[in-house]
Amino acid sequence: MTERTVITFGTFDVFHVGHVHILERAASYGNRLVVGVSSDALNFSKKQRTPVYSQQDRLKIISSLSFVDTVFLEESLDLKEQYIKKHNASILVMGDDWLNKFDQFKAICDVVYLPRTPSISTTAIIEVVKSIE
Ligand code: C2G
Repeated sequence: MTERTVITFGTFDVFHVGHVHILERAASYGNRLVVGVSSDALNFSKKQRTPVYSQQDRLKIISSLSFVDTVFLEESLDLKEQYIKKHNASILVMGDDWLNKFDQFKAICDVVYLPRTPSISTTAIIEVVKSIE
């Protein structure tokens, strides 16, 4: 069978069902799923916030999923092309909060944006937890 590797990226902090949905759907586009998990430093530079879960824990959680084959640490947003090539990915899948942001990679692989799961996010969960007395 021809190998069709899918690659996706994310922080996946405070892992929730929206993360499961996107990873499951990403996996369905091929027969091998590779996930780049944003490092703590990269997340801080993007969101000015240290993730609640450390990069080691986030890598562990993502690698334990049955539909994930390979995980690695995403150290920089500028290395996407190298990551895609290194993992021999033929399709890049991202949530549609990144719509059109990665269109330049259409030169080297398919690029698909999937709808986000509504009404759930890491930020919303953190706010709910903070509000509990
Ligand atoms: N996601 C989703 N539905 C939600 C929340 C998140 O489908 N309710 C998806 C996002 O669209 C993304 C993935 O889950 O594709 C991971 O989301 P984040 O952890 O917020 O990832 P982010 O910090 O945006 O990092 O290089 C790109 C970055 O690493 C993406």
